Amino acid sequence: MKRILVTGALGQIGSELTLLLRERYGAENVLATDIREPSGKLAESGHFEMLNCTSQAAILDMFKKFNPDTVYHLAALLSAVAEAKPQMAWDVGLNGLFKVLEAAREVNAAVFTPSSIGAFGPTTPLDNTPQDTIQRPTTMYGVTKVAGELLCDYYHKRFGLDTRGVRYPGIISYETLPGGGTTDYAVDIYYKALQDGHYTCFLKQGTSLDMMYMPDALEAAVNIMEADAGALKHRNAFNVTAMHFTPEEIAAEIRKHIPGFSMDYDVDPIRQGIADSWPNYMDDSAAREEWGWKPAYDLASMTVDMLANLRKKLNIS
Ligand code: NAD
Ligand code: AKB
Repeated sequence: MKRILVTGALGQIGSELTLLLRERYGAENVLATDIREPSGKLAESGHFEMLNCTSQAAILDMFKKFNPDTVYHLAALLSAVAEAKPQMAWDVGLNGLFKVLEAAREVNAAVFTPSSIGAFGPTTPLDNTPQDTIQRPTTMYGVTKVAGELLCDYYHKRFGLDTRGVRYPGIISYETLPGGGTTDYAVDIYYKALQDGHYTCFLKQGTSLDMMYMPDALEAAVNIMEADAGALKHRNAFNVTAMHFTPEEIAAEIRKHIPGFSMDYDVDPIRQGIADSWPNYMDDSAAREEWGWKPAYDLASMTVDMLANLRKKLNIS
């Protein structure tokens, strides 16, 4: 029987992952935590506690009370917010992870920690980025992600803790808005296409980035934690991707469904600089070989599903 604790459960990923985990493992076995009050489905579907991941005492206390065997540690600041608040990004992203790992050691819980394409940098090979390669990121987000990958590897090697993780690309979804990242444009564009028929993109034409639709991101999180530990050679920080595209390519896909849709550009130099330092597309063969990673959605099928669900959500016929 799984007993699961989720940190950062109200964010873009946590708000959907928590519901899936409750469906799969039973609502009473999944505790959602965050620093904000929950509402809607997440509040109604199970137990919630306030938990600030920068407090070692609070984490340890909560872990001892709930006694999880698995922790999905999602609390972090995304790349653009992290550049605006680097000290806080370090504190939540890295000190928070350290404290979660220490508490997990006390109760012997497995820990899932998402890394990101942000763990790469401008000196990484940007095309077909290998699983094991140069990682010299130039953002605070990236610094915390590389250090976090290493910390998780260390806790496994040194203490035998069952740490696992993936390097997520930009995640696209319609339930909860993204929390301030560089890939957020690929969510915003669907809302604006339906609401205004026009989108002003903050990344420039030709900026290729890896992306993934939320259902695949959730399957990745669950499947890697369910995988046979003996088959994992990398454990933490598996490259995973489902598609890669540029702003003009996603706009062209949307135009197949909304023919009048138009896009122009007002480039944000901070987020453009971050995007330019990230891979154009990654090689995720290690995840495919070691634990059977296989995404279901590509750009075309994701666009059909996003538009249908957003039409319902926004009440647009
Ligand atoms: P998000 O910003 O949407 O949510 C993060 C949540 O953490 C928020 O609900 C926030 O309230 C909470 N939080 C912030 N500070 C906290 C603290 N001190 N203690 C406890 N909770 C705190 O992020 P997300 O998109 O859901 O991302 C989850 C994880 O996945 C992060 O590690 C992120 O870096 C990683 N990731 C996300 C994406 C993506 O596109 N969404 C891509 C790659 C990696
Ligand atoms: C961001 O843009 O910061 C995130 C990520 C790819 O890590 N979506």
